[in-house]
Amino acid sequence: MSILNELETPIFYAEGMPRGVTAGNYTLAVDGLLTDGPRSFTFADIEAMPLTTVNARLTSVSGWTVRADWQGVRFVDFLTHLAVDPHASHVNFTSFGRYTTCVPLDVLRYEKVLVCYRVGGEHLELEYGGPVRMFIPHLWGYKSCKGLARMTFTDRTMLGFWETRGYTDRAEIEPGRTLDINSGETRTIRGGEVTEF
Ligand SMILES: Nc1nc2c(c(=O)[nH]1)N[C@H]1C(S)=C(S)[C@@H](COP(=O)(O)O)O[C@H]1N2
Ligand SMILES: [Mo]
Repeated sequence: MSILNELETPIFYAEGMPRGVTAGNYTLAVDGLLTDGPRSFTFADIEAMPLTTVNARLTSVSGWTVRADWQGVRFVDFLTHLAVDPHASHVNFTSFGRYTTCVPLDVLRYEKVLVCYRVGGEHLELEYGGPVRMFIPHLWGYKSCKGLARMTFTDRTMLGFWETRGYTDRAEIEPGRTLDINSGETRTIRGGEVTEF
């Protein structure tokens, strides 16, 4: 059982949990502005890339934050496997259930951004976005697409599921109060990535 599960971290899957996706049948489609055409990666392909552990927080605009050892492939390392067209400025992420959210490429180059498939040494459960999800600790959680099915490289932003419902497209974490899932305490956050506790 993952630490997220043990801590009873809230499970957000606005579009419903995908059914039947396993590490064994998983494929990640990568398309859009690539100079060598669309690509696809199996779970084994992703597992064969260098593994990085990032101790950081996932922070939801809905008022909670959780610290864990997130594990996977650094987004910048994943990029080395792709021939990205120089006109690409954004990546649009799509889940198996068609949740979407889009992030600028320069924002994704932050060293703590992961194509994530483990947490605290355990596999990432379907509930928490497994087999593979994005982990982007310096933006509100709605940018960390779970059940990642597709990455599309584009030259503009595309408003996603929550962004068309009023959440900001920049998703910069704002100052306020948040429930720390790890300690059960409500804490003040100053804005930006939550590193203060
Ligand atoms: N596919 C998908 N990814 C998603 C969401 C969702 O509804 N569907 N919710 C987002 C939001 S708002 C947050 S805060 C985090 C929560 O991650 P968790 O459900 O694993 O705790 O997932 C994000 N990724
Ligand atoms: Mo969220």
